[in-house]
Amino acid sequence: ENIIKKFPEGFLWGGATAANQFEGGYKEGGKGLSTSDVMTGGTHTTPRRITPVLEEGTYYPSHEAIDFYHRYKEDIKLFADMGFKVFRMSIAWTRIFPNGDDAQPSEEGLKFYDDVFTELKKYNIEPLVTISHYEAPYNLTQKYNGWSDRRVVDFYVKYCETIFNRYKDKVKYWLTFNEINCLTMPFGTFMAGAIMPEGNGELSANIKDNPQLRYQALHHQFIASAKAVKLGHQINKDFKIGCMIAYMTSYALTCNPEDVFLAQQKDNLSNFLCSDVQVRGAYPGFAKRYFKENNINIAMEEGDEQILREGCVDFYTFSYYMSVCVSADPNQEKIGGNLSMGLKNPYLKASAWEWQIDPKGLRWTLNNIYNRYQIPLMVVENGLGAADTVEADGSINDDYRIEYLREHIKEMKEAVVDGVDLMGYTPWGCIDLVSAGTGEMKKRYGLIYVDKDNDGKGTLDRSPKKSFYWYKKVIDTNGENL
Ligand code: P53
Repeated sequence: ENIIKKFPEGFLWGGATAANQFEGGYKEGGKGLSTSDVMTGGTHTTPRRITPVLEEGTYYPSHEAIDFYHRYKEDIKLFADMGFKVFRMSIAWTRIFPNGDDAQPSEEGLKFYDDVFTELKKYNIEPLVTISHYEAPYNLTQKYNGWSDRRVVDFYVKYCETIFNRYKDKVKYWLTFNEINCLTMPFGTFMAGAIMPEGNGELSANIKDNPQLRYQALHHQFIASAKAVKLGHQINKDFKIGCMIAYMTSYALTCNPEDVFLAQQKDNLSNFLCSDVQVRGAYPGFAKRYFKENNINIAMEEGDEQILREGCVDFYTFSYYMSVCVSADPNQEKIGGNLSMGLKNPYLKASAWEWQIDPKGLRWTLNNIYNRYQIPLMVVENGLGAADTVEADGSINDDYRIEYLREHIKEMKEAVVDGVDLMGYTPWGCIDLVSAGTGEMKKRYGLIYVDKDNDGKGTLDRSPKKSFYWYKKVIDTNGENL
């Protein structure tokens, strides 16, 4: 019998961004300095640096980024032209509370997002708002060492209360923390935790690590997330509040049971630890064991367990770019780059930034997550970071990007037929923006080209790539015409 393969009616097609990588206007409208504003540019092989004091003459990609701050009307119009149903963006905490611990929010900051949401509404585009996407007020790093300090929970909850109340009739979908599980990895120390790393102040796989501090910070984010979920539902019972996980799909390199077990361990510790807490409301046994065996002591306050139980998310979202291999043998070949994340897979090709391309892995991942939780899922980041060429006539023929997205969408469709409850799809960097990992502009994900280079030069003009017209057709046919 023929199986009908279709996306559900009302599937949320769109694109994803984050304030620190595309807004710019880093000092405008009373905005305070954020952790992303003190990160320099880098490359695939040169790590970004964290500079406690802004250096004269050093390039900081977030400061101007792609200037959505001034061009949001033009950009939203382009998203509408593609037929977006949803737009994932983040609010810069420092536009609302410039120092994080201010008594009052900034009206100018609040007004900016009012304007953005109004513009989206004009085209019936639903905002999906990440409350904290890899940035926190830098003042919180300086005064409290970021999320390692419990007091930051209250600042975050106050920030949530402010934006929930302000936008309760404009925003329905919220994500508490972007890729919260990055705090289980050393490079998340500063990017996700706003904690000053010890040692060389680099954003790299070789950062000097302090697991005790990282996991304590993660606990504080769990508490903050749970409190935000509970509060959000009190403010508007129709809010849908989700978690967001950087899903690092990890295969065993061989069928040696040691490798197979290690792959499962990694899936548990890197991917499922955080969502078990956020979806089910309690730390899983394997986390407690890991903490014990690694001398990590999480300081918990009385009532924390109840807070976690009462703050379970409504839906599960994740980023998916690649898969990696794991092996019990320490001599296997690692993937290169400043954020090296696993071993090479001999069956897969990789991007120029060595991210292994694995569409089938997305179907595996969707099933793997859904098997565990049975709550609605959404792919809120996916895409190919690649260098694009602008032809003499101004066109950008990014067939490689179309190919990447098409193959991943096909596998999502298969997963829907497998029974996965999938709400939507927002490919990353639907408009070219600054790379989080490297700080480059050259690593482009966009369906819309932005004229700007790695040194910050360019007109910032926008132009649709070939993939723009392709994606418009995909949305128009609800994923039938790929
Ligand atoms: P870039 C590492 C692994 C998986 C996702 O990444 C990651 C990272 C950090 O680099 O981050 C997410 O720009 C993140 C976005 C980021 C995107 O993936 O390094 O949520 O902010 O831009 C792509 O190519």
